Amino acid sequence: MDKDNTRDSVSVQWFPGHMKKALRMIEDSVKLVDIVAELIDARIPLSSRNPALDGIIGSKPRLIILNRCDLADPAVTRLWKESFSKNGLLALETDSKSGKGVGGFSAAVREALREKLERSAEKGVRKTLKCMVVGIPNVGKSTFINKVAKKKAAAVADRPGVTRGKMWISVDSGLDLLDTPGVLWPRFDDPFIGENLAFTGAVRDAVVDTEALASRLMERLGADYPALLASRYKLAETEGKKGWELLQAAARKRGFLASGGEADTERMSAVLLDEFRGGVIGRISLEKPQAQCRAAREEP
Ligand SMILES: Nc1nc2c(ncn2[C@@H]2O[C@H](COP(=O)(O)OP(=O)(O)O)[C@@H](O)[C@H]2O)c(=O)[nH]1
Ligand SMILES: [Mg+2]
Repeated sequence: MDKDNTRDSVSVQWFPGHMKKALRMIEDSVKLVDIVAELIDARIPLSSRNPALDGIIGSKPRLIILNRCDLADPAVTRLWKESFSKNGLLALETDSKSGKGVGGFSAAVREALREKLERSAEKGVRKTLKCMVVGIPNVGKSTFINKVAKKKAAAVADRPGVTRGKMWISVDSGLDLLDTPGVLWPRFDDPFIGENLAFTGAVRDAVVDTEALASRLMERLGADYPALLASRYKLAETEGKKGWELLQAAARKRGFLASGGEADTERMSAVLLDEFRGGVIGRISLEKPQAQCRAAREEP
């Protein structure tokens, strides 16, 4: 890395055609369900949401799923749950990979729709609730749906008249899940969001400069999680260091040297991003609820 190491963000792209198609799919499906489960990445709850969803689902009830909670800082995830709750949104923590937290999904849907269920019960109707899952690419939608359905997804039914060809997975006797997740496009209007998406692997590395990205990640970790960073890469000093310097120091500690003896930051960049995404450095959250988050962004 040479000329670009002073950049303070990375840029990524998305294609308008994909957005339109994805939007239409969600608009069509939302009419068929009682509730929308919005999957977000617990490490980046702001960057992994798309505010356009509000306009699409309107007043339809919503449940927030803070997925990948196994990789996020538990204390920060707790703050997020409180923050959503203050805004009238029920949030559930899940690790869809292991299935942790997924067992609470059905109960959370019922809790979010309690008034509706009570009204049905008063009329003597036993309602089967219908839910669709939405989220940005790679946030874990398919993994989540498979875990919720316990893979016995054979219980798919095409219900004529109501669902017109849509496939449903029966979660339990009172809850059906639309088996096609709605894909939301991520937001790239803000470079801060773009880089959060890139750090977590929500956008492919091919579209970003890996060393610039790793350098920025080092900087963020050095500021927010210095102890974890120092411990993982055996760094004596992290304070006041630029991301680029931290990357070089880590490369040297690992013995990643190029032919001339200088630090092989290209190799170190790939390792850092891999280890961050795999949770090897520790449980790390890159976004905190509003106040703290804005303060972090205003720093030079
Ligand atoms: N660590 C962790 N990995 C997850 C979790 N949920 C999904 N993944 C992984 O994230 C990747 C993308 O998941 P996928 O379900 O295909 O995402 P989709 O594009 O939203 O359908 C896969 O490698 C999953 O194993 C989670 O809660 N924790
Ligand atoms: Mg999928």
